Amino acid sequence: MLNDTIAAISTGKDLSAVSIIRMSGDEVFTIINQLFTKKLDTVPSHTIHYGYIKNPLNGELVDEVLVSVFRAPRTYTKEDVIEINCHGGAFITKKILSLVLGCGARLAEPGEFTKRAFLNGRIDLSQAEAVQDLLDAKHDDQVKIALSALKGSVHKLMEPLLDRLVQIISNIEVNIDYPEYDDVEVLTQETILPDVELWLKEIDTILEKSQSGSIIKEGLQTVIVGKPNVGKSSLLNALLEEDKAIVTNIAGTTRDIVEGDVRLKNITLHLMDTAGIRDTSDVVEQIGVEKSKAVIEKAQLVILVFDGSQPLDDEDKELLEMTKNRNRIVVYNKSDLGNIHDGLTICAQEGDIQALIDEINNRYEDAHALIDEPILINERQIGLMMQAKMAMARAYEALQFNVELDLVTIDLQDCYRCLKEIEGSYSKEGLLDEIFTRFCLGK
Ligand SMILES: Nc1nc2c(ncn2[C@@H]2O[C@H](COP(=O)(O)OP(=O)(O)OP(=O)(O)O)[C@@H](O)[C@H]2O)c(=O)[nH]1
Ligand SMILES: [Mg+2]
Repeated sequence: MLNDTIAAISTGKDLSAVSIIRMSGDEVFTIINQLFTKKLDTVPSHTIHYGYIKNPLNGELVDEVLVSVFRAPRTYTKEDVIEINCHGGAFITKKILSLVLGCGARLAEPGEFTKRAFLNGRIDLSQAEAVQDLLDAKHDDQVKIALSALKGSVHKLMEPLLDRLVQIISNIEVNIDYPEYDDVEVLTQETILPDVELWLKEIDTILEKSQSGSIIKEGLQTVIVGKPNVGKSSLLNALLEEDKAIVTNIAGTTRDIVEGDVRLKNITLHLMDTAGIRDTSDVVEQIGVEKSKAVIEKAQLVILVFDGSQPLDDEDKELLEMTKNRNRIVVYNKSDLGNIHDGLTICAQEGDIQALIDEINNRYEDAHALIDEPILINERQIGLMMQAKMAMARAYEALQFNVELDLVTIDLQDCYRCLKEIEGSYSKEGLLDEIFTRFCLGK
């Protein structure tokens, strides 16, 4: 049942001055009236009331509280919502929650308030996901992206495309089903082709921006590679400004991938320190080397470290070859021991790595500007957009081969479905409704 009344503690587990117990559903007033010293049935919406929570069984006072009243539909869930602001102690908070449950509420599942907001049509799925992103945010940029998605930027991003797509789908449907309906333009492969070509480009742009945006959000996947003992772990530690990875003068110290995030001026790096790559007979080290190679494949930025005081040997050259087509920065470490190469020099041991930091900031100078553009905010959305692109590409190809429009429309509808699923709002009936209302057919 959708409107059964749910309740949960909405504030964190840590000790705090105030806790909030939130309720949503048809029965919130029946429940609060059994527990609160004042009757709230008739009070206006969006008001706060001072009083006491009492145990309905024996009338004993439990806590001094403020109760907020929000009447449907202008609430978080679009249902009646009541929030009890009580003292923050874990014991009191849980006691009040148990009284609320005792009076007929059901304990909410994780995320259930937001789920109701979605099911009741107050927010779309992309906005519900943005709520989770806001809760998970670890820096300002993530907050900014999540907030803009919460305000509906994902919908706005796709709206123009969806609008024109549905118009063409409707038009084709009408041409097929109501050939006698001569108010409507008769479309041909030729007339649609330019639109479809344009949409493909638009989808590509959205995908590109979203992928760059996810770098801002998740951090640039950055791997530090090099042969053993060149100072990779020392560099990781210097960038993180903490002794996270073990550093020794024994070649082959690092085996597992060691990770950490660092926020630079223009971009956040998700750093991965790897096992030094070389041919080795040590089984554990071999596994580490394999892991390093796998990480290089996935990385968005490769920092290749050499010992700058030494000439490059065959192993170094092999690494240069292995990473030559990657987004790569080569650094010469151990500058305190002298440097015999041209290029970026650092001294990881002393924390002297500014040259590298400057280079990264320069490369990602524009990244920050992207943050104000609407983007898709997660893999689910990007995955669906890729499916939409494939469907659109099929339609494009079919049109070029002059395939009948009643077949092309299947791909267009598939594309439409993927775009709507990004918002979690696809239904076949929905599409039919759109078609009918647009042309006032069967009024
Ligand atoms: N002189 C000097 N020594 C350094 C510098 N950076 C690292 N070292 C030393 O080089 C040795 C290896 O450093 P690590 O950071 O463990 O090197 P690594 O590349 O992670 O080595 P593996 O994990 O074995 O692949 C240690 O003795 C460090 O103290 C530097 O800038 N100058
Ligand atoms: Mg290491």
